[in-house]
Amino acid sequence: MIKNLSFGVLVGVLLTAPLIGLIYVAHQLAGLPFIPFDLFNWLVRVLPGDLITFGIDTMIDTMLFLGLNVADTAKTAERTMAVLQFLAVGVAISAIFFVVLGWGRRQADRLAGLVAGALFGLPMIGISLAISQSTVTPLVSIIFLLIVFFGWGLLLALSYQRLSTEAEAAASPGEARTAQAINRRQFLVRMGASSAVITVIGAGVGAVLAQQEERRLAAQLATSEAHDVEETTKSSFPNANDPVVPVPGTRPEYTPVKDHYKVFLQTEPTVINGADYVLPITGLVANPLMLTLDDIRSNYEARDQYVTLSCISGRIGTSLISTTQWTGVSMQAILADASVQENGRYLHITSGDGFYETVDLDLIAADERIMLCYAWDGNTLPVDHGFPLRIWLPDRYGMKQPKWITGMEVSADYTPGYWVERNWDEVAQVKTTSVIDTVAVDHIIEMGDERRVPIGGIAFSGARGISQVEVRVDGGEWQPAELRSPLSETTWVIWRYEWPFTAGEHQFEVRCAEGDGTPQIEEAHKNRPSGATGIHSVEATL
Ligand SMILES: Nc1nc2c(c(=O)[nH]1)N[C@H]1C(S)=C(S)[C@@H](COP(=O)(O)O)O[C@H]1N2
Ligand SMILES: [Mo]
Repeated sequence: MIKNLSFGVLVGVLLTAPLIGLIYVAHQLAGLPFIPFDLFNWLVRVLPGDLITFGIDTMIDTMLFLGLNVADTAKTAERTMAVLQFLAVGVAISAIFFVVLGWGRRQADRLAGLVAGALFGLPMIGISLAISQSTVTPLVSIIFLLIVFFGWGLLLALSYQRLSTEAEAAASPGEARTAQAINRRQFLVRMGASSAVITVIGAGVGAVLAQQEERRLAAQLATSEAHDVEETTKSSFPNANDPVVPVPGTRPEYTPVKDHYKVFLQTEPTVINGADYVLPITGLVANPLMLTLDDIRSNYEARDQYVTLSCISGRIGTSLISTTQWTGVSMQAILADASVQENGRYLHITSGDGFYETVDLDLIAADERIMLCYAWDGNTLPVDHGFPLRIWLPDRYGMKQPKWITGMEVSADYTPGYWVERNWDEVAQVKTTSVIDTVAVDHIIEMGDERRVPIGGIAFSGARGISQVEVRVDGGEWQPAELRSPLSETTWVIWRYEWPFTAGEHQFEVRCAEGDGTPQIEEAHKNRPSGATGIHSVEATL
């Protein structure tokens, strides 16, 4: 039994790894669904929200502990988990196969192999059909998947035949045993080698194809580039002449779009074809609309807004926050055209990736800045950030603001959004926060006899402005920092403070107050459910 179990696990790995390689190549070559991601995305959708949040939190804690950049590493971690999870399913089925057949001292015929292939493959095919973003005709996907999963099952049966001690006992009692043991070893060596070759080739070819695709997309983006994305201090910025300059080491005031943080449910961003895209605006409206991208760009007045976007799951000192220029049209104008009926109270927004949110029409009526956005940094909205359309709600965390919008429906009834349903804050107003980005020990300022260490960072309050930032060292008095005028009333504020140098190890802390003087919440609270609060502090040795 133990021996069969270990053979089952080993065979499971040796068969499922190349299966993943094959599916990956087919995914990159022909756009067939990559089942491990589909399985992962499906689980994220159906498992309880608390469990998912716990999972994400643990992942982020681990990355912080390992000193990794959360914004950069999160998707890689998820994709790795997705592949390992799929591998685990294959291994489990193989192990069960070996043990169950072993109990019956049975030979594994083709039928048994096909049954195992079906147990593994059919649920996967079902999940994939339900949520895959693959653009390949479902029938083609199904045929391909049936072939590879049944192939997997047949090879499993064959391996059992060659390896299982029970099958061997049943087949050849007596003296042939030693010969069998040698055969078994040879078989395993050959199987291991083929498995490794197919897996490595699969992963390698797949990775090369993926890179080519990425380069193609990047090249496309570059040719449509109106601005230089590296340029983070443009002379055209409204605060270009502000005398308060950021301390070296402070994050760029204007985030290059390629560095903008990304958060989305699925393992991969959603790709929507812009050419045949229409946005339906339906429900309780006198004049339902079907808007193409051209309609939106040419029939409504464009507006630009510098915006800082922030994720509610960020910790104190978060890296899930970025600033760029958003361009779009006022939701008020669009809804006026649709002519909302008297009983219409909420706007239900749906997205291409299964995400959804609800916006109160009173909120839209009260804030004409609320925008249906189609461009970032003067260019078409990038795929990762919601092409073709996303909404912007000032003063709210990202979780309230769908990307990849596919529909808008006016309704009389409230329904909670995707993350609200999973116990995150219903309003998700941005919590005011301030962060120390740098204690610039390499940029000491000499003023006569005095030497000062510049300290700098950001403060952000959604759309409520920042009136004051203060720094304190080693628990001393709070000292006012200088504030740079922000890019707009809806972006973060860059601050700087020059501290008289004293050698040794010190603790630096920062706090801020909103435009009307309301202090930021100093009490430490984790991100869930309403956004993290507390004082950011760093230690530095001078
Ligand atoms: N369709 C869709 N919209 C979405 C999300 C998503 O997963 N799917 N994530 C939301 C969250 S939690 C955040 S923080 C922001 C992130 O936007 P960004 O990736 O462009 O920075 O998008 C929001 N809109
Ligand atoms: Mo988020």
